[in-house]
Amino acid sequence: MSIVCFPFKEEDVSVVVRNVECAASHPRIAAVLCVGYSQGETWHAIENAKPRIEKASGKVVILLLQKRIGVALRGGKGDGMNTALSYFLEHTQYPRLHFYDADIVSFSEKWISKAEIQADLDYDVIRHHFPRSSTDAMITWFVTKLGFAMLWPNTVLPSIEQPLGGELLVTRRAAEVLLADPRVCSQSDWGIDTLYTFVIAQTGLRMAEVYIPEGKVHALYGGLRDLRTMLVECFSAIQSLKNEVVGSDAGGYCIEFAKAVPELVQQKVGYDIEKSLKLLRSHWTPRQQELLHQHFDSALVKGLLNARDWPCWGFADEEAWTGAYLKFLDHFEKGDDDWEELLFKVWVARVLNHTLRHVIRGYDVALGSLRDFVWETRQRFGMEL
Ligand code: GDX
Repeated sequence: MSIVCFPFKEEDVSVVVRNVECAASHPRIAAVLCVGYSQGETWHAIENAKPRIEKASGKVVILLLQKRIGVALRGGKGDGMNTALSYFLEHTQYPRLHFYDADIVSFSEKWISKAEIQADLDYDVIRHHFPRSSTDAMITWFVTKLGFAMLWPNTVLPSIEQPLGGELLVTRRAAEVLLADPRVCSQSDWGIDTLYTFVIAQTGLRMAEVYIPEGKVHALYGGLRDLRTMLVECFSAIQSLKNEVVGSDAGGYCIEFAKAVPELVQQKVGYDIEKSLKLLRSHWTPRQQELLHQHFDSALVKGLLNARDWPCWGFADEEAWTGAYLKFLDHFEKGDDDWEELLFKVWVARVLNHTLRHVIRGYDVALGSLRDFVWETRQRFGMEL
């Protein structure tokens, strides 16, 4: 029987406890491992609920503080997930480990069952994919999927529907491969999902994506600034891999077809547009302007500098983003606040451009534009290889 891990920081405690309860009651699950960032309110809520859940389910609930496994980067979700991998490898009675974000309101037994059944077909890794709003997953689309399409166009990487999803199952074999990789162990921050996905593809593990039609309902973002750290860490993870080689003969990959997208998901706006419009005007420094002039295309520079005075986004189309992305791959310096702010601003402009050019024309047009962008980028960069 398998083990489920919920990495957690501070979340709505009733949602977390309900999810732990739900996982513990699943017939395929023997234990639930909760890996906390710290011993805060969420930790204590799980600790209090533990005896009741264990008694009702007859399963074990384990509470663990995350270890500092990667030392060079910020200690974050990566350390949490790697702490769980390491626990799993030491406790050989469980053949499979599931990961789920602790804050998923729509979490149910089905998430576990679908992954378990697919794993029975001898896959090493099962990922979950689900319908998302056309303004959600803006890091996934513009940073991860696009980066994969530019750098490894002829591999499975750009085909993976949700490469940053925190919901996945790994077998013992996959966990061994992941934890033996020093790049994975050192990725202690938000870049961990990129690293897991990349290493799974590079090492040819067999991977499937199963579909959850209800979608992932979870805590929402405010303005795009809430995503700045995640953006920087996910981009930097791609940048750290840019010289890596991935074979085109993946170990095997299949994906369950998506279904009609629920109205609620289609209508959801993933971030606060009005708040985000102001982001292009703030936190400018003279050095950011110098870096812009030094490295970037003149149309992008002009557009971004105009946006200091009045919100504008027309300049940040797909081509401009691709050009800027290549420059960031070459020159971006993580930890340098001006570089981080420039990456953030150009990405904000791209997200606004997508929202106000495509999303306003309806869900299908918006999703189509994202898919076309990745597909055409694959073709273009595949041709140049
Ligand atoms: N142990 C631990 N340590 N848990 C953490 C930490 C940390 O430093 N930071 C966050 N978590 C937990 C958090 O409590 C939640 O259970 C889960 O990790 C996800 O965090 P959340 O803040 O809800 O992330 P968000 O913004 O929803 O992003 C998630 O979904 C993205 C996606 O699907 O696109 C997260 O799993 C991303 O890694 C993923 O890319």
